[in-house]
Amino acid sequence: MSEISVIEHIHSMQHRWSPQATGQFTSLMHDLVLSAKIISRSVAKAGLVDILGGTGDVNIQGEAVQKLDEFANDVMIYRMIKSGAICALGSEEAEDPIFVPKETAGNYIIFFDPLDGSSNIDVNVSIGTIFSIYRVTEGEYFNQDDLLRRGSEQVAAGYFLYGPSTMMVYSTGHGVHAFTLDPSVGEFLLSHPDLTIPDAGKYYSANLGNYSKWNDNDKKAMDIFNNDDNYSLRYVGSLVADFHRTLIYGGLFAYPADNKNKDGKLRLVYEAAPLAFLIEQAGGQAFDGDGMRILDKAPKHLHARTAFLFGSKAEVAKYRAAFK
Ligand code: AHM
Ligand code: MG
Repeated sequence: MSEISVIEHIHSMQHRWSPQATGQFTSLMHDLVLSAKIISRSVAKAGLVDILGGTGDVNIQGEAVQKLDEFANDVMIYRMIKSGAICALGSEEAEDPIFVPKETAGNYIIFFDPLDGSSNIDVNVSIGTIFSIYRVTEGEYFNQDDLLRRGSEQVAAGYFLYGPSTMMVYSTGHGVHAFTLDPSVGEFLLSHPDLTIPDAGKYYSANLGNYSKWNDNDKKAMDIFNNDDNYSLRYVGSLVADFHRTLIYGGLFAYPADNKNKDGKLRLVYEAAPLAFLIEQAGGQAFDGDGMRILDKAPKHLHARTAFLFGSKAEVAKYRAAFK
């Protein structure tokens, strides 16, 4: 059996689609993969070392910072800057982006949610790291506003899922490919080439505890699934895990806006845009609460939130039909 590591895969994709590439992107991905291996190692030992629980701080999102959140954030920032491939980065855990000094800057911008699913850290439920990569031409970015790009401009996006196995799922705009970390060799090996989402699925996913706070259209849309015996409910509460199940099995995920989170809860730049990039590459769809394609949305600021609906074409259409 031929075993392909993620870095070999990235090399071969570059050779095929961007033969002029200088290697900076591969170097960025190499350090990203290394960051995830380091985070994965700590996640796996979470109960054995003093890394469970909160730090006592509250982040920019107003949420309690977990020790693992902070650790993952530090690892990502350190490794990404060290890669020499980025000119700026933004983290869901940090208020402001970091700009790399010109002398050591590369041509890429990376945004990440270092550890998504924080509420699941202490209970050994799947969590993950989400990343989103943009390219700049030299001298193109000057300040924070120049970082506010539409998701459709991403050159790559993906996530690492720290579950029963650790996986990496990524796309550079040429399909979606998934790798599983083989701990015995310490490499992510290609396990799911050219992933596509089924056109229809039997699971739907939402925090139904928010039902009373939704507007009438979202209630009506969700009732289609609540009242149809062909659908089963699944909700992990870690976006990466809910996304991964939806990608593999098909179906629907929805986190609508509600009267508490008027713009939705999930973050456009750090969560929705990269996952929308992947789901479209896999043949699915992703919209906000007004039926706007997530990838067409221009973020007003780096921590902007959005309603987020994605999944198989059939279930997304059913949900959207309730709005007509
Ligand atoms: P986080 O990035 O701080 O972990 O928050 C995002 C998480 C997502 O993983 C998940 O989809 C959502 O928040 C769950 O929200 P809720 O607990 O309101 O259902
Ligand atoms: Mg998150």
